[in-house]
Amino acid sequence: EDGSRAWLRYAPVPQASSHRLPPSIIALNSSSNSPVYVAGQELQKGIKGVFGKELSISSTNKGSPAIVVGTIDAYKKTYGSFKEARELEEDGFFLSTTGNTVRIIGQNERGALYGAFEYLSRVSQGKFSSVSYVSNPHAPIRWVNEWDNLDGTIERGYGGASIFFKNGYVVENVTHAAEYARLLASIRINGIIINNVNANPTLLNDRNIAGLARLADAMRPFGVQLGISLNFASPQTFGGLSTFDPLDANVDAWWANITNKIYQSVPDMAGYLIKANSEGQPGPLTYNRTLADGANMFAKAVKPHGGVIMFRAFVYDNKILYANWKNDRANAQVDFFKDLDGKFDDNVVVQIKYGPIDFQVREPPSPLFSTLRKTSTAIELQVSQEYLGQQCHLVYLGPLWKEILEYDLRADGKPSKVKDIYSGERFKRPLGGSAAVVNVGTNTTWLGSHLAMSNLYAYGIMAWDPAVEPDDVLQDWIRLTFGFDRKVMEVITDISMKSWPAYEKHTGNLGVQTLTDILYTHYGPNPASQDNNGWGQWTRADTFSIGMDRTVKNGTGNAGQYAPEIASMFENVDTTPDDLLLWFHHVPYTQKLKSGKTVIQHFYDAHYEGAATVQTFWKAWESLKGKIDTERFEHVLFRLIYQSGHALVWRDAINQFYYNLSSIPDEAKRVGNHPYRIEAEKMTLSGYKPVAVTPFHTASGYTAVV
Ligand code: BDP
Repeated sequence: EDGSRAWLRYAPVPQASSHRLPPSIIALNSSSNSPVYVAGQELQKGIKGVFGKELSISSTNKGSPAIVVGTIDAYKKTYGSFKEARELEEDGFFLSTTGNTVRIIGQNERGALYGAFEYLSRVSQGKFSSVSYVSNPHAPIRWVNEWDNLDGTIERGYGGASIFFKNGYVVENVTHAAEYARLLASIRINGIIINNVNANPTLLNDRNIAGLARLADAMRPFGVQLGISLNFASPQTFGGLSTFDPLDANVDAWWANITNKIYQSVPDMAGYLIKANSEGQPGPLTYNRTLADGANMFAKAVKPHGGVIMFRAFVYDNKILYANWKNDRANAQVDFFKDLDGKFDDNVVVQIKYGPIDFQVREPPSPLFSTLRKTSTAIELQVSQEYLGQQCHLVYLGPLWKEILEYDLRADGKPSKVKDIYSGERFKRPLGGSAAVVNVGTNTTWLGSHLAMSNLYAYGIMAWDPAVEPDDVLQDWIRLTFGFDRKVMEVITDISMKSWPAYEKHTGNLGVQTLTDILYTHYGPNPASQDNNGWGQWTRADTFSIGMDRTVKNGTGNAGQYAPEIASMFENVDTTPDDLLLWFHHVPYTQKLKSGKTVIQHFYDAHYEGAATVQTFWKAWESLKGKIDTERFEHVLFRLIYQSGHALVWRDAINQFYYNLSSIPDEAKRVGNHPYRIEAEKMTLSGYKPVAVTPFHTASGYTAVV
């Protein structure tokens, strides 16, 4: 088990033999690149694995019981009426296992394929009871973003090299892409942006456009539409024009022309993803044009082809040193976008990271969600654990996402859950949905770690239906990935559900953020790096106090970007939840929390608690020896042992840092006091040598051995 089959293992199910199965499969489309045809093949393969039976496939009704899969139209043509037809929305499906025929009927081809995967997921989990239901998506856009570079590297990717690009070009062999599309279809993802948001314009050369066609052809049978990220300056840097001003007629014509060319190769291209005027990327502001002018230029180019523009709200200037203490990176999105509401073309969707800053372990939802009323939006999540342990740590993100999706932003004093805003429901927008940065690579585990795949699975399932509970989704994934053993289920559920709170505790709590090195790696502890640079989210920690004052009254005003009920809650230190205290307020280390503890003592304790929890993970996992195949068992064990060590590094680095700064001793006398420890550099070293580490607080005695 090398992980490549992920949750689509179709392992034999013990009770399957007593279940009556129709003797054949009818897939109501015989063209081999259609999702319905693929659904037939998938059913055959899955049933063979789960039941050990080889079912024949045909595309016509022979009158005998069967597993029938097809679109509403095809079904009606063959079988006459289908009374649930009107309940199905785009991409939705109907699944019925009552009687001696299984019916899997999609609103479209893609929906039929989703229904087939749903059926297979049920039987793979031993769920054989008769069911009959319709399932529709929460939102039309359910995409993934891959930050792959043309040279084959992946920005913030932790699962090996790119499956899409190598040496400047699209890869020749697209098998991997097709396998990935299959995985995505099984969790109902319908679009993929295949290249880095920090985009390289040479993606638009002829050889690469031909490559895009190859990739799109490979993924189309799975209902996954391809899209690309663009570099705003391409007309100049790649096209040879003297400008990339979005209001220049030549620039417009250049984009229309290249867009037409791409659509000739990829007629169903999903659209473009644009990162503009952020972190050094070019954009319309260079020419004093608005972000809407920029977005609409692309919107017009793709409009005749039915394409969508995902325009990122992640716009901020990392060159601003925020020397003025009122400057706040968290304000940037609303500042940039609030006056543009209603100015975007209908096929533009503003893609908003879940928090105002950047994929941190804890952020309030972005206030932009309740600010834009006449603009379609999508939420951007991150499966790739950029700030969250980079797949070397187990951090199950379902619970984090759930909190954000269910958050009620109270726009106009009315229920306004984030999930209902981006779905288009709350503000009556035609488009919307979600995108997750996934960054799979060529590693057989896809993401670099077997356990990290629960995040990809949960993302897809929650994008389809945010009402699901993260622990239920997790348990489906465990059954599909590791089988039915009760102990396996218990342990993986337990460590996964504890993992996000534990990571928060030992990396940065009370809303102070993941205190990683912010300057590039975003991995180990480096609290000092969070301040005095344009990327940082700022802790404003000094010898007496800590936290970012984001109040309207005394601070950066960020609390005031929320709707009044939420704004007044965050404005007031007493009504701000403890887990966001330091996000919104600057308080003395001695400030009492609702628990009665001081901020600094809470810091110390939480870091110990979080690290102690993580230390239990590998031991719990070890108890599964013999219940999981050796290959996956050892791979996960190695990572969990590493994680338990790294959690200690985190604990001590952060605690020591704030102890040095505040000079307030830990009541429990643990911080800075490790008499039991043997420092590596004090041992007799053979083949190792001591080195000074930066930042110094990441190793006791400032020294590590390498
Ligand atoms: C930051 C990443 C950077 C991305 C950027 C983005 O560190 O690599 O390019 O987000 O989302 O978090 O554009």
